Amino acid sequence: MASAPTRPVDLYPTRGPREELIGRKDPVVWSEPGTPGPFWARELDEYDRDGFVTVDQIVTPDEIDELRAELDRLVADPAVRADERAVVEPRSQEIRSVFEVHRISEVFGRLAEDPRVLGRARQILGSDVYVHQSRVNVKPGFGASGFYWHSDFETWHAEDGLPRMRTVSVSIALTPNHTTNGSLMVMPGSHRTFLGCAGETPRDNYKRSLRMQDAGTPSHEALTTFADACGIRHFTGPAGSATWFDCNALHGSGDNITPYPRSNVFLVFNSVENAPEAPFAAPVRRPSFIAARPGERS
Ligand SMILES: O=C(O)CCC(=O)C(=O)O
Ligand SMILES: [Fe+2]
Repeated sequence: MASAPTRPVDLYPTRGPREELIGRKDPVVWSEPGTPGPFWARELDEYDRDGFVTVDQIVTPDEIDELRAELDRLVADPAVRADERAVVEPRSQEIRSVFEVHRISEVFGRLAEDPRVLGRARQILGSDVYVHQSRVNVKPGFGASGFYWHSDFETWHAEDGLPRMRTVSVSIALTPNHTTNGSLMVMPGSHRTFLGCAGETPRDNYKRSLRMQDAGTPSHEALTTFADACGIRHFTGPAGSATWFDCNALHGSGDNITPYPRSNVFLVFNSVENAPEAPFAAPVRRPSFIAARPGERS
């Protein structure tokens, strides 16, 4: 008799009737100590402890010039603006994000395969990896809105079906990231506790949540508890610097009302051993330009 497919155990329940704190059940650094790669052992220790680590210059100034020119080209291209991969700022109508940049742009595609990037992702995840999501967040000056506090894993688990915390993001600065122009903030150590959020996921949640978050948003009480316990680190750095951060680190960023754009490319690597299942807490999975299925070309 054919048996019904069994659902994997949900280690990180979320979007239920109330908020819940759950201790992390997965390693942070998955490779064996001493596994060779671009990260020093000391950097991996820091990543393990804090849930993030910065690299002062992951790409050279010449490479930044090329990436910036490519970003300018993408943002000016009417076909990109008309594409579902582009998210537009509600007020100014400027481009806020472009998803799947590693597929629609050869220049960003090469970056995602660069050994300086890929080697570090493999070292953290202890396996081969693929890009689960990529995006540039353009954050132009004079009013680009921020990203409210969240754990990426909460969404990737609930809506994209990633079962384990075996996913890492790198944010590479394409423009200088100042304290003033909406740079990233992370709560160190927050990656050790999963915050299951309250509330159900609406059917087309992703369309709204890319502009403004709602489902999967932590309460003020929970954020205060985390911030009191962990503190808040604010990342600044020149173009070419990079921040690697764990999928469950609580992070966010403020609006950018300065004249200076804060444009960063985010590449999200998932372990090939952590392939997506059906969403854990959403009626439908998000489109593949937001959440790739390994081995499938969109
Ligand atoms: O661009 C930012 O400041 C944060 C973006 C972010 O957290 C995300 O894309 O998930
Ligand atoms: Fe995020």
